Amino acid sequence: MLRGGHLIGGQWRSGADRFCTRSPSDLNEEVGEYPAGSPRDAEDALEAARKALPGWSTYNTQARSDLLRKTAEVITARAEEIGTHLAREEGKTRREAIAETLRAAQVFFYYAGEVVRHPGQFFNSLRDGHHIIVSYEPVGVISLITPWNFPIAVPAWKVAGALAYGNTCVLKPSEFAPGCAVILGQILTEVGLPPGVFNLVHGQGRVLGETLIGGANGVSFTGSTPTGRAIVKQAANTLTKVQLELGGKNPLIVLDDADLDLAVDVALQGTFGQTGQRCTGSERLIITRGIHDAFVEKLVARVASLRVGHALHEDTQIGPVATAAQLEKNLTFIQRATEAGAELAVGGARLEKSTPGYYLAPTLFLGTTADTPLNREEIFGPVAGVIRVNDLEEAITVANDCELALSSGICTTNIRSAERFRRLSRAGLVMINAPTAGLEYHVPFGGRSPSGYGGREQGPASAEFFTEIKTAYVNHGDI
Ligand code: UN1
Repeated sequence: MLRGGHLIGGQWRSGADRFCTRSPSDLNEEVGEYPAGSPRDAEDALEAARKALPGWSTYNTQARSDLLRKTAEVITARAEEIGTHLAREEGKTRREAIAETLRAAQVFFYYAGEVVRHPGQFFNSLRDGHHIIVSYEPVGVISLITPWNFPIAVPAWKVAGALAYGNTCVLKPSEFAPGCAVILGQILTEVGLPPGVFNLVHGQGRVLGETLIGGANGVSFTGSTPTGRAIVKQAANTLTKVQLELGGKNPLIVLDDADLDLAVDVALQGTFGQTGQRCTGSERLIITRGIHDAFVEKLVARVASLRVGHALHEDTQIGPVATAAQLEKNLTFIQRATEAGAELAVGGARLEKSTPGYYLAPTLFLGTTADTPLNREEIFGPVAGVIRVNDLEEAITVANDCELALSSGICTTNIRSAERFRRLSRAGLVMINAPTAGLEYHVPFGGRSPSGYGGREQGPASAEFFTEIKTAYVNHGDI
């Protein structure tokens, strides 16, 4: 079992009030034990980050890059061990968890390069004897609040981004899967990151959130849209810079001319990969009339054959749902869809396995409409509805008929249809003949409000949030 602490100013700190995580694959198994932080712990962590800021923001550029690269190397070397912990604590399959860990390592490699590439701008002034330098300065102390569904990748892209541009940070990982953040803290310490540059506090958002938002110069949060709204309200008091990655209700359109097998693969991967617990997952499958029956027949057969099981078993394809509350939510959506007259094609119930866990059969409803409750709100589970439409135009209307606008996808062999959808989709991400989930680390990631707020993460976009622009006039006189 992992015994984790807070990491504050380079010191590991415990606490009398502790909580345990249990494996969603086997509720008898305790995976980790962590201190439940108080606002005092959060304030101490912020204070440590403030103290470390002057040193880190002026730290030698090569040395800063080296620290991020070394972190990437250690994560890569320990990927199996970290991935195994992640799978035990969060419940995604070991294969998925190791892939996520390697993705986290790649993020650190990427930002090691970004440290060096970090640009400024030079302008000639309109005034004689002057020029102008535009530099990108660190924002300061950043609070990073991360979800349980990507316990190593999301902390990695927030922490690496914050540190690359000279900020110091306090990470508060989800209390449902904090172990990877502890391991990340151990690695950052081991490679020689100066004390206080990275700090870690555990506990519940409702206990720590106010302090973390009020006492930082910036907040980057990934989680639900309602929590995001609460963060913006509080950040308004201090005008703290905020970046939010929130919910999705992502549509996948399949047109009559699609490559059927590819479309089924894309839907299967996007909807049920990682037990559907991705903000980028496909939860609305919008299928045109001509291909509907053939698509549904193949997809239902594939879904029915998915092996749901313990996250650590080699032949498991779909791990359990991560938490009791999420399982409950999934079952409520299933019940409401059934009551609304949707046709249950496959799944729909909890599964018994040899160990007690939150196992849910991947679930697909047919005959749903844009108004079925199932298709209005984010579920965040292995549950989706199929909506039959007449043509591309109706498909686009249905796809955009939802407040959330994170990811979207279309399967078609017609380049004009693909391009029309790329232009008209409201979502921040458009995937053509590819799953709505699974973005790479070097490109901007995020959605339009209310799926995202305050700028995109990752790739070149992350510098926009993690830096402040400084415009400096230099009056050097006549030359
Ligand atoms: C992906 O689909 O590539 O919480 C990652 C989430 C997102 C990450 C999605 N922030 O699901």
